[in-house]
Amino acid sequence: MRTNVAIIGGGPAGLLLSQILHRAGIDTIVLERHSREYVEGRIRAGVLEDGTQTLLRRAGIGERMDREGLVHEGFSITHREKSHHIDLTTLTGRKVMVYGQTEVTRDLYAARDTMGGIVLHGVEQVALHDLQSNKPHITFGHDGAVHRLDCDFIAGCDGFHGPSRESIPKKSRREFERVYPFGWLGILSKTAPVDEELVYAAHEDGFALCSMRNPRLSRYYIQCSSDEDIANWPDDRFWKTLRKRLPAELAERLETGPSIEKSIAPLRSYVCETMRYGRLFLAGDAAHIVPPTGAKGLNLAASDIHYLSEALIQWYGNADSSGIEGYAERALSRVWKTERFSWWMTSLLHNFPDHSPFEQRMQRAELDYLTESRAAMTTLAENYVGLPY
Ligand code: FAS
Ligand code: PHB
Repeated sequence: MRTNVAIIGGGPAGLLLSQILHRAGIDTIVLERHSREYVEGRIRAGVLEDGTQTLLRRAGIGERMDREGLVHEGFSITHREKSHHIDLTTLTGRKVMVYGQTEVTRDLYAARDTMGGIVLHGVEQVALHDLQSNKPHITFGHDGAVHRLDCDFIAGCDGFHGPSRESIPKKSRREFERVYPFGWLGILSKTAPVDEELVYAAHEDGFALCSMRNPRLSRYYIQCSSDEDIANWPDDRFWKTLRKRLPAELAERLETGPSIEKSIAPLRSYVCETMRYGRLFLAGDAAHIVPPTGAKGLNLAASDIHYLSEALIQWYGNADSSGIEGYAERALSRVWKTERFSWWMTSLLHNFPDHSPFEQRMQRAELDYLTESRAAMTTLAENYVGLPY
């Protein structure tokens, strides 16, 4: 088999790259470990920056997002029984879109179908070869046979646990990590959202987040210990814990109901420097992880794909290698600033078991300052709507 760009991973990063390159006349083949049903069924991110929305529209996959997505102009932060509105649009002139990653992935697959894009599901033993040559290739198992895929470039869009990053020799990469002493227990329920906008709740018992997918589908998260066993969390315990972390006015109107999905996600900040090794480029979770507090995971994958697709189109269109030579530096610049924001928002809103009394007062003072200062709210807002590409 042969293609221009071999893409490992059929999540949002891999599918979006495949779609953009195909529309530019560049051939790709996507290799995905799981079935399409499994990938389309994953419940993950919920908030799209305007940069991500623009990228999706330009790739021809914005129609259902613009029809069904919820445009949001702000969100609330609650703490010590008070609620503070962060008016994103007044502060930045911009908005965000609440449209689940599940839907984005479904739209991407539908677009790949329409264009006849090649996505192989159920691939195994993916291995990357000759990355430092100008003829890299991949070997993999599929339908009981071993295959070889020759290509010009490999895009490692295989998430945090994929083989791409590990194919870069340890001496050629630097890794930075912060693992948080807690996780998020999230549920999906066919109930009306507790508020029209998102609510980020800081509470002495722990953080909680009230989000949604549509007027009859709510997404809630509560901070939990990182070694929590989900079997210890029947729905009524979840609802009771969530209620306690919300101000009384919201707690009273919280509509509860059976969870249709329940999962625990660990929280970490992680960056792999470099995002390029020879003819291999890393994008999305394969290169970096952010705690979901700032709603940046999916959006960072999108900006990586913006830079990488632009670089590859320059290479194939004008034999201009400046984009691919500068990809890692350009992508990492935005990655680190977004890592900082996600770490800052996580540090601000969560309860850290090992915090000293002084650190607890610093956290409280930062929250008070944030909600009293237009300058502080503007800083939060311009990061939340998305830093420029
Ligand atoms: P993905 O992990 O989505 O996709 C990688 C793909 O590569 C997967 O389909 C995988 O099956 C495939 N793959 C892996 N190894 C392979 C192999 N060996 N061969 C072939 N294919 C292979 N972000 C937010 O903004 N908000 C959230 O609330 C949020 N919640 C999350 C909850 C969880 C449990 C997780 C894991 C992530 C969450 N994220 C959230 C972050 C998430 O949205 C990611 O940022 C986003 O999926 C990144 O997309 P990709 O880089 O495409 O990686
Ligand atoms: C979600 O709706 O899943 C969501 C929203 C905002 C976040 C994280 C997750 O910060």
